[in-house]
Amino acid sequence: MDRTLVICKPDAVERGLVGEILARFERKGLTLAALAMRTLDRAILARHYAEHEGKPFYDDLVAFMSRGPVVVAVVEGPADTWRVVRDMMGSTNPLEAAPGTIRGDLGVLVTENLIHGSDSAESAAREIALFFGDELV
Ligand code: D4T
Repeated sequence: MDRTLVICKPDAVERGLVGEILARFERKGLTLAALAMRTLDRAILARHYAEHEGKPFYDDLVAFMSRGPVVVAVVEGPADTWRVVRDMMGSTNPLEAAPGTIRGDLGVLVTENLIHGSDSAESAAREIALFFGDELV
């Protein structure tokens, strides 16, 4: 069993696409181990996006991610589930994301790209602990 963190970003909540996104993971055969709706403040976003601090898009990213509620989920499946989720999300820029992926099918903007998924097993453990606590890792 392997777990990864998914965030349905504020645009996904605003556009009513949370069910569509989570349903794709469920149809794939993955399961939801935890689910919560939260509004993220600058402090948790600074920790979550520490690798991007100082980059030109950082302020817009934090403003976007904190403008309304998100749905945070722990998704569970076989080994390397983080990679399965990333493949289903598609490229960071929805204009470059392949049809059939979440971003390729549902998005057009790079900042408002609907979903976050952990990009490694190490990121998954760190991010699950950040949003849900150590016991869910
Ligand atoms: P996240 O982290 O949200 O799952 O996205 P990715 O893993 O696919 O992409 P990322 O970490 O490189 O970027 C994080 C976040 O910043 C936005 N972004 C990114 C942006 O607005 N402009 C940019 O040029 C880049 C590279 C989109 C996702």
